[in-house]
Amino acid sequence: MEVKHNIILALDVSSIAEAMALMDKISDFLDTVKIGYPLVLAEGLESVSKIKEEYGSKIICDFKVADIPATNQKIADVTFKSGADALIVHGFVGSDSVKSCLESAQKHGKEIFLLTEMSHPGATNFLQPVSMNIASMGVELGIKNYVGPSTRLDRLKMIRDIVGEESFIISPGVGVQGGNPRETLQFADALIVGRSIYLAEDPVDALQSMIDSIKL
Ligand code: OMP
Repeated sequence: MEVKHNIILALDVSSIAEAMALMDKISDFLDTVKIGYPLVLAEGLESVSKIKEEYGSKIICDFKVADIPATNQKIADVTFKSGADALIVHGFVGSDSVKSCLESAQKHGKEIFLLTEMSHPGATNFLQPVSMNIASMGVELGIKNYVGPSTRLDRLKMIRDIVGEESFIISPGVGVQGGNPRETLQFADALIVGRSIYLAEDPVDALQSMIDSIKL
């Protein structure tokens, strides 16, 4: 997946009005948007098609899918039918569950991102001990896209070493969660950025500063 300026906007607002007000300002500077539960639970899955139609953005749906294979497949099918270009899937549920999302993506000509280690402090409680195994499972399944944390660059590097240079890693956790955009891009292909942009007084300015800081 090509991502303009290597920045993906996490559109974690809770109404379509807020989402569109932000996109009206910022959509010229970005081409990829991540939509997750805050917007979809508030406004329905139509928000995905609405943002896509209105702004022509590539949409990654962040539903961190983590169910049995049969249910995962239904979630993936309905997400891809809504116009999503990609879907974020949890790996800890095991290869059969992940495979059902992968097969759905292949059927629809879309992609999945496999979530390895998460970026928040609590990821060390349970997920961290298995996150590299999740990355290895992704490689065995032939997955090309991954999510890894910008808040632990040593771990992100380990994930890169496992998935290889040809894989595409997107990385959340820059800004509010403490990760550094430029350092993260040593190991990741694109950043996922939410609050540092949508809570900024001037979101375009905040985005522009981040773009400048990663170009330096
Ligand atoms: P900010 O911290 O506001 O920039 O938002 C980060 C975005 O990335 C949010 O949409 C999170 O749900 C998401 N995210 C993480 O922060 N950490 C992860 O480990 C994984 C994700 C994700 O899958 O996108």
